[in-house]
Amino acid sequence: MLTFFSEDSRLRRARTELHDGALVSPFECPERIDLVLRHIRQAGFEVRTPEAYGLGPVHAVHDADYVSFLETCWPSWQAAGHEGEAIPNIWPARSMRSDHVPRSVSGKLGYYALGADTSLCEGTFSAAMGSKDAALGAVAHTLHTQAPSFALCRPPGHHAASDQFGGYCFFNNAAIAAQYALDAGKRRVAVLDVDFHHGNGTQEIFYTRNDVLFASLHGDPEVTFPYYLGYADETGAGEGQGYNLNFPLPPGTSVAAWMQALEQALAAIQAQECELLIVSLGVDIFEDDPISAFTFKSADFIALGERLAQAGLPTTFLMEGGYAVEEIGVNVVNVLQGFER
Ligand code: SP5
Ligand code: ZN
Repeated sequence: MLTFFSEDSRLRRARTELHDGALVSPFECPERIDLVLRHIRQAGFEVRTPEAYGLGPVHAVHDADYVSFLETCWPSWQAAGHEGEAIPNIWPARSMRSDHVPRSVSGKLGYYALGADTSLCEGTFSAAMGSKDAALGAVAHTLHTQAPSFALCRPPGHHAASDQFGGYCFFNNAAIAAQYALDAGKRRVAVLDVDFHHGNGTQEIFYTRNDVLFASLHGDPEVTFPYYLGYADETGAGEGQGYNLNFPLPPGTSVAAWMQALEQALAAIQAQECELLIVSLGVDIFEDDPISAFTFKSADFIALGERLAQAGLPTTFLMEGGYAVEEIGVNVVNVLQGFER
């Protein structure tokens, strides 16, 4: 399967992640790229560098002030003389004002962050630009040829909301690609999110719209990041009512039960006459993923790819999560090869 990847994705190399109360080396590290690329090349897939699409497609789904913040945060943080990476330590929590963006970079950080798991550092903005370019290159290819494509996006995107970053995500690559497809003439696009974590950002961006159907299978937010979104009763609002589908599943969910939820998601995608399928492909549903709790074995990813192909839609796969386990490359390629069988 034709793969899109930007070398700029390597430019983010954060040193710190606040995890379980300690600053650790981030799970979402640039080494993930080579773990996947090695298996992509072994499978004989062509790897293409995407063109630079600029900020136009980013502004189509993200707030302009948020985008400027991402671009200027690191220089401002450094100019303020801080030692560590940019991590928020205060938010516009319920008891305070949420309608004001403070002048200080520390205040802006809390305003534009949804968590403290994701440090901002040198190269983050450039890597996010490369990541969304890969997504756009892949979806443009699928739109032109009807052929499936894969974007090795890094950093991932599905936690990024219209004006918030977090969960290792800055630009919402799936939302950017879906909007690009709509702007190119598609009437309705499905985003199917199979990452272990709920795609809160994609949900937020399209929640009141019916031109994007968002369906997500994920760890139950009662006990799993991102905790504050991803429940089954979130079904869309206004014109978007019925176009948001969440399948929260308990930790340890069997592959069979997971595949049953997938059947329901795919049935909705068929019923709503979607013209393109974008798959937010997180392989952190793997049994040995270090921060997740589903039970996929490597062979199960082949069956996932086969089932997705049966939907019969032009399809673009975008890399989301999957962490530092030797198997993320095999697992990604298994989905893509299962799809092409
Ligand atoms: C794209 C993506 O997969 N982002 C995930 C971000 C999750 N960040 C917070 C991780 C918290 C994990 N806590 C589980 C501890 C297991 N010991
Ligand atoms: Zn994830």
